[in-house]
Amino acid sequence: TCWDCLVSNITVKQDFDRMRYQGTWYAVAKKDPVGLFLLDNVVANFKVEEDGTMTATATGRVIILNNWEMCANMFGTFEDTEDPARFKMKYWGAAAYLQTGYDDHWIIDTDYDNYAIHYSCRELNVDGTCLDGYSFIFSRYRDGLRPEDQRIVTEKKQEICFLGKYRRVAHTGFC
Ligand code: ODT
Repeated sequence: TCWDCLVSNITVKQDFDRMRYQGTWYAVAKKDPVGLFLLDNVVANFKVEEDGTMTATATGRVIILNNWEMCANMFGTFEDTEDPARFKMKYWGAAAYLQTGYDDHWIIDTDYDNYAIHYSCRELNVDGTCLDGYSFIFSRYRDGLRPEDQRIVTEKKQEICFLGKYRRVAHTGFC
């Protein structure tokens, strides 16, 4: 493996199976982008529509207008690319004052049943490394990752050059 932090060298899940990825994922850790949005209590739910398109909903605690705390209900549709694990995610909120956007959405690794590592770089440096990106570590279980998945996740965090940049995502029941 080449760990030079070039976004173009980051490897993703081989033969990603969107059918097996469906269902609920609890965010257990997050590396924030500039101007972070989802704070904690982040739960995503993926679905494959009848036409094969992957879609998702997500909820999470956000603070908007500086001090208004609420649960954001978000929606996303995923555009396919030539790589089955690399998508473009178009997203929007249930309310107009929530964030909208169009981000890369890569599944770095997953075993479908326990853990998933998501990655998105929004802006590149001139040298091809990531200037502004974010990443979620997901678990099928609200209480976190199994010890045996931790090792894999740590290695992948290093590979995407975000090791040490994550914070824990709490699930307090707010959303
Ligand atoms: O929280 C941030 O700072 C940036 C992330 C904003 C994107 C939230 C949009 C979610 C749309 C519904 C899709 C759910 C899929 C979630 C999987 C990974 C995180 C985007």
